[in-house]
Amino acid sequence: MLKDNIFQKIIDKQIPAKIVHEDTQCLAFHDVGPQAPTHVLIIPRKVIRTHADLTDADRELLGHMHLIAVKLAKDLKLDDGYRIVINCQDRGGQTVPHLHMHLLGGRDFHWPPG
Ligand code: DGP
Repeated sequence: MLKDNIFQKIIDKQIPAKIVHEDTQCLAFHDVGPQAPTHVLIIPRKVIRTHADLTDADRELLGHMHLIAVKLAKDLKLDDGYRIVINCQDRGGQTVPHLHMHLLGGRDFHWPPG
């Protein structure tokens, strides 16, 4: 179930996070419950509740977030590969109602994802 937007509190610096990147459009920080040796979340400053709420206006922002993911993967030495995940709404396993991209690395990932 989608609950409070805890990520807005991280953007507003009301709660701490281990931030690894910050710019005018997005923020990246380590996930509080890592599912891999490296697990970083990349979020837009703009409040977009879910992936399904994206519009044409968000084209540039999404491209930017992907390029930040590439930069972070290099910075965090995920040279052998990594996985990008965006969970969407209840059936997709989304719990925080603020669009976020998971950048996971440091171990093997399998398919199907479960
Ligand atoms: P999702 O299930 O796709 O909505 O992922 C939400 C992720 O957010 C989940 O992996 C745990 C993480 N998370 C939730 N609350 C916090 C928090 O307060 N700080 C940090 N760093 N991560 C959080």
